[in-house]
Amino acid sequence: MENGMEKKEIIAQFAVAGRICSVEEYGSGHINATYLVETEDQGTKANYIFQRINTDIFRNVDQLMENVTGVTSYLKERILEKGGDPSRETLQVIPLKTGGSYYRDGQDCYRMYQFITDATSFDAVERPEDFYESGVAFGNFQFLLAEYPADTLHETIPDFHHTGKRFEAFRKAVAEDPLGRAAMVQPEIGFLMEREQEMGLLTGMLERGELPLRVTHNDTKLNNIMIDNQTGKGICIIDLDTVMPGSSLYDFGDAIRFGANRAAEDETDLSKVSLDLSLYELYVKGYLEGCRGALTGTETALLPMGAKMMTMECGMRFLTDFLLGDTYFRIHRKNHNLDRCRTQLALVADMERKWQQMEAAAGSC
Ligand code: ADP
Ligand code: GN1
Ligand code: MG
Repeated sequence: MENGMEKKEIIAQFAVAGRICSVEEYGSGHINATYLVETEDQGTKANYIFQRINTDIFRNVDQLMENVTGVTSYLKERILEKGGDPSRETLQVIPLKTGGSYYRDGQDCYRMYQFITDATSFDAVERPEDFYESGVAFGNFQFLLAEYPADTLHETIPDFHHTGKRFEAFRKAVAEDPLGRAAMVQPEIGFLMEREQEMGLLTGMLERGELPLRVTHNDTKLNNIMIDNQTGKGICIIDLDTVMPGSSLYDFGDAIRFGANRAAEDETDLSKVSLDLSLYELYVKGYLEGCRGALTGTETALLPMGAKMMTMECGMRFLTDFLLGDTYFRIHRKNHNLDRCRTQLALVADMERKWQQMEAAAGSC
């Protein structure tokens, strides 16, 4: 790895027993570098997730890991209270042999989690009921954390879903245009500029107390939940780096943005991009069920706006990163962030076309 230490040497710093058999790149997250680790101890095999934390994005790893250990210990208690199995229903941080929740090697920071077995994280909805179950599980996650002492949570990425501030950062990137890429994305820039007035809507309501501030996940895309292979239930919510105070509409909206789109996030054939209204309705039902009636009337009425806002914001973030030279989201091909931006904006346009049906779906549930 960058500072000379081999992955196996770093993994050996963690409290894992036996021989490290293999370390392979794993998953399709855009932020951290994730590896599947296989070990063997006296004939018993075990799997772990090993991650290099993206420290360009998560600047304060002490605070980040304090959030993760705080939330996972709390969830463990709650899961035990209701007779569940915390080894499968929450992430478990593997400590260092010397204690501590992560390993630092120069600028790089690493952590390990117990691997959640017999469960799958999907990059796309394969069976509608999985999407419904993911809604139940994300709603339940928020329900379980309702009493979590929010003032002890650090803001790991300040203003993460402050769409108005994201818009200002986007406008600055367009103005500075360091790589001369703005000329080729004028339609996308125009699309977002036309919607400037909407950007501050949810944060404004939060600031005025018209929407409740809750402990939310903030990154609820489908591949951040493990679906149990046997029961089909959303067994464990993962990727807890952005658990922070936020709005339920962020969690609802981000899940719709990713899971109810008929096309992949980076599809280049935009004719495939479409909001699947039946998936949308299923998720509304699952999420409201998981939240167990905790959402206010205003929140429920604004579910369609949550979906549109998170999609618009994400498209804007992809475009900003494209303009600034792809330094935030991991890319795997030329113009990858631009392709991602285009699917998001096409999805926003489709949501606008289907607005009445979206509102009706929220109303009927
Ligand atoms: P990123 O922040 O880069 O998205 P994640 O924490 O979401 O990183 O991990 C990337 C992928 O690794 C997930 O989408 C999931 O497939 C897999 N993964 C992460 N943690 C676990 C775990 N504890 N057990 C099984 N799979 C996991
Ligand atoms: C990132 O970490 P990952 O891949 O689950 C990003 C989300 C975006 C998403 C877009 C910390 O999620 O905010 O919505 O990509 N996470 C962070 O796919 O920025
Ligand atoms: Mg992830």
